[in-house]
Amino acid sequence: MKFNRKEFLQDVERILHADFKTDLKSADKKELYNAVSKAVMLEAYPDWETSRAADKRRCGYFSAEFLMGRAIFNNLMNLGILEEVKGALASVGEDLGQFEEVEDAALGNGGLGRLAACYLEAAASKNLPLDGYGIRYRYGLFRQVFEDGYQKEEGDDWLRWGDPWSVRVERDACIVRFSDMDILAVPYDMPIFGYKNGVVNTLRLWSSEPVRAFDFDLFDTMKGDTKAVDNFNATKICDVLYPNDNTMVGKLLRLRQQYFMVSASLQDIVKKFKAAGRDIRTLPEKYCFQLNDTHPVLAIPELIRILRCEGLSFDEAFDVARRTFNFTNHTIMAEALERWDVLALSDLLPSVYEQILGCQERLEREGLDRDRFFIVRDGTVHMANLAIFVSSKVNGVAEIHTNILKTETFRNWYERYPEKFVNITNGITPRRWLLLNNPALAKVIDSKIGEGWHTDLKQLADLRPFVDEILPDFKRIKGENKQKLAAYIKEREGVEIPSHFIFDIQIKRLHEYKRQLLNALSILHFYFGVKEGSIQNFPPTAFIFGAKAAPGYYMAKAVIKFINEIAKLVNGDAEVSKVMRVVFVQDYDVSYAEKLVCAADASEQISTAGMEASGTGNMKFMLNGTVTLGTMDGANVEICEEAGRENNYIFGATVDEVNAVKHGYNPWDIINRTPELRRLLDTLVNGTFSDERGMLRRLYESITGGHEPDRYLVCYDFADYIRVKEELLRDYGSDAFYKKSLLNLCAAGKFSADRSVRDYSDLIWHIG
Ligand code: 26Q
Repeated sequence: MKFNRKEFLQDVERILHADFKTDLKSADKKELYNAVSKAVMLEAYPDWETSRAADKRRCGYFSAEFLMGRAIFNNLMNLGILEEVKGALASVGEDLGQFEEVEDAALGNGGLGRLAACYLEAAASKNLPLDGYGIRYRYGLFRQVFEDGYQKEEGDDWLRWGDPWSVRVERDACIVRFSDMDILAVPYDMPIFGYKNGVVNTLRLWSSEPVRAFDFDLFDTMKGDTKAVDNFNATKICDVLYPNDNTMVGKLLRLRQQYFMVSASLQDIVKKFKAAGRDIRTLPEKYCFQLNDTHPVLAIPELIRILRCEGLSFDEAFDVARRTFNFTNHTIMAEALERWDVLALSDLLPSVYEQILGCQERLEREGLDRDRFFIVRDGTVHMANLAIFVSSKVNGVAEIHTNILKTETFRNWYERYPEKFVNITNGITPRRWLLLNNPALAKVIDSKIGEGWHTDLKQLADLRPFVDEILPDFKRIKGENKQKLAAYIKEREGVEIPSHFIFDIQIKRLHEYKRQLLNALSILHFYFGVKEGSIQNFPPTAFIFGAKAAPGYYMAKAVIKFINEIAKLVNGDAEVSKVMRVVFVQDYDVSYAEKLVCAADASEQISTAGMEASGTGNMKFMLNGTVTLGTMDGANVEICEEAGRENNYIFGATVDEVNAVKHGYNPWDIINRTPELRRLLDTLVNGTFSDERGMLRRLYESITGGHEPDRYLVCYDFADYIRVKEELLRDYGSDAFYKKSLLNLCAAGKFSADRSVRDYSDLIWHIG
């Protein structure tokens, strides 16, 4: 984008005056942020219009979550005006950096939502016509604070900062009908800027409002037969993001959210398609839709319903739907697979449920065995089965994950439709996750291999011949990033971390299968070892955690409490704290992640093998030159393939081993012959830590008792984890270690979201 400092500052002044009755001299941070953003938006409009109007086949990415993070820096960078805007603001005495205080748009929980954000950015950067469709939650993912080591949740009022990067599009409002009320859906469009290529795609987020019967146009479409409007409840639908990650909650409001977003999106798309004079039967020629897990799967029966209203027979409508939809699965955890009660669904959405039944009938007519293939059974609707049956393509998100889908989770479907199943390994955008968060390192790379890697990440391989040469720069920059992170942690958490310590980092949602508990036990093991002298010359290490626990997930919250207690013990110990620190940062989010991944020496990716579909944090660390301490799970497997297993620290049971030991597994066999482990577990119940709520005791029981003790094989993997973790910590500091780290960076090319969206386009979307 071309940039004229004088005109830009004039625009800013004008907007400040028009919107806030103020000027550059007296504007506060929020006003300035809004004016600067809006001035940029004005400039970007023509390109947005051009990109929209292009008569290309498009893909709609349907997702209940888009974890966008902070927009301003990324947008300025992609528009190629980051330095220019910084300079313009500096010329009037303002620091662009002040906008680091602007709240993240946290309209997602974790991996799945952040993946959607990375894909939108990558598609725009690759000139692929991909648009996002989702929900404009009034409150995003809760803010986390610790009180006495316990997690507490607060509301995420992200709109407090205004929303200058969205445009409300009143003329595209439509009505979504539930059996008990009609709701007005109003879209807010966010521009998605491609990296320095002039492409602008759209993220359309729907907001619910009461139907205003006095609105003439809408009144017309309602033809007067609107249901009693519950004006009070209407807005509630989009009030808040459900804070669950990899667990299903069967709440009716969640179902309303899902239907609300897909109905509004499809109505909008179909309406415009018809207005362009096209035959609705040709929809699949112009559009395809990617279903981001099962959360938007009601789009399938909703499209069929709409098409039947347009006069198509069920089979005609079904065939259009089957040619239009594709489905991504992100999890094999049974508790995350969405199922809805037939009574609830049929009561809330009778005509949608009718189409679901139609799909079940069609399945039977196609001769599929009712015992092995079902959408509706025993009073439950199985959303994944509906998605697989009606989609053209079904994909997993890493090789190992797709293989598990084929051989276990959806084996029956794979046997019947082998050609439907494809793998698309996840990727991350190198713009946010290296260029933006680690500019110093990016510059060094530029100086050796040019800037081609910004949009063709495979070129990082060309850096290999320079690894020795740039090692000193790499060390220096890592050190600087660690210093900055330490200062930030000191300010936010009040914990001091010497920056010469090893930074060992585990950041991701809190879940038992991700095994933060295993990490915690290892820290306690090192603590006792150092304290009692059985471990000599322990390499000074800071163990850093960041994670939110779903508010209703008891065990996850217990793990947070446990780690905070360990932190208190370790950091409060005058002797041990010379070589160990532990900190659980509060309110971990995308912006915090940007600071953490560029400052890490070790990336903890320690899920029980077979349980992490892919992971994407692992890729972010790798791209910033960090070794992985991990299991052979998810994308870790491919990281080892690309970077060499010898350049990472791999431990623990493999998927085959997990499957072999799971039956008849008794952790006591291990605990009894490992006194050290027993001692660590005992701290959960023997008064080492304060546990006035009995949380730690319950944690103890989850490992040692119940009908499935130690479900996630913490005890099984403990010894090997300690062995490999010690090896890593001992290796740290040598040139060989930094070389391993850098070789990971050089091998990160495969994990670009650019490659992922290209794969989606080639194998599934065919959009360019
Ligand atoms: C479902 C029903 C009701 C309420 C909530 C949910 C729900 C919400 C979010 C279920 C699952 C999720 C999120 C899943 C998720 O983030 N999965 C992660 O996806 C990443 C991107 O593919 C992978 O890298 C991770 O391995 C996977 O855990």
